[in-house]
This record gives sequence, C-alpha cells and structure tokens, in this order.
Amino acid sequence: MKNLIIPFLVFSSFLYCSHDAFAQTGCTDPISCNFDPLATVDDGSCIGAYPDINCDHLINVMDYMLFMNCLNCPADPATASIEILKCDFDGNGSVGLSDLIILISHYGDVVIFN
Ligand SMILES: [Ca+2]
Ligand SMILES: [Ca+2]
Repeated sequence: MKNLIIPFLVFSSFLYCSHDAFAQTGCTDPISCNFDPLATVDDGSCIGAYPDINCDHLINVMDYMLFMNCLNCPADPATASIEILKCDFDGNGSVGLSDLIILISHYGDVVIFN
C-alpha cells in the first residue's frame, strides 16, 4: 500500500497543476460575432460590438432593420438583452444616434472574422 501512495500523489498533483490544459480558449464575449460558447478562457480574439448585428459578415439593410428594433433602448449590461447590447456600438450604455452614425459609416462593409 505504501508503494502506491507516492505514485498516487504524483499523479494527483499532475492533474491539479495541468487543469488549464483542458481549458478551451476563444472569445467569451456573447455580443461578439465570434463568440465561442465552449470557450472558458478569453484569448482576446473578440471583435467587440460591431455593426454586423446578425453576424452574416455583411453590414446591410438587415443590420439596419435589427438596429431599428433597438433604437432608444438602454443598453445596461446587467439588464439588457444580447440583441440590444449588440446595437450599442460605442458602448455608452444606450442605443441612439451615435450608434446609428457608426452603423451608417460601416454600411456596405464586409466583415471578416473566424
Ligand atoms: Ca450583417
Ligand atoms: Ca451607444
């Protein structure tokens, strides 16, 4: 029995120390188009709030229509839905004219993300 204790302790410490080896890296921000629901560690790859609201890689009339559903809504991260938070492009806590200007300035852009 004594001979099994040391290998067990060595193996247990290996598992404890290497728990990060099982962590999956990726974007952990749910408002980002490249959000990875399986990621447990953010790798800094999130593209943030961007006018491609429906994440189809194009900024067009579909994003504009989704944006109009959010216009004049408060975008408090504690209470707002993901859909509304995605419309707060400037991150000022509300969806308004400044966000609309950002959307218009990117209208027609092709968005590349993984
Ligand atoms: Ca889009
Ligand atoms: Ca805003």
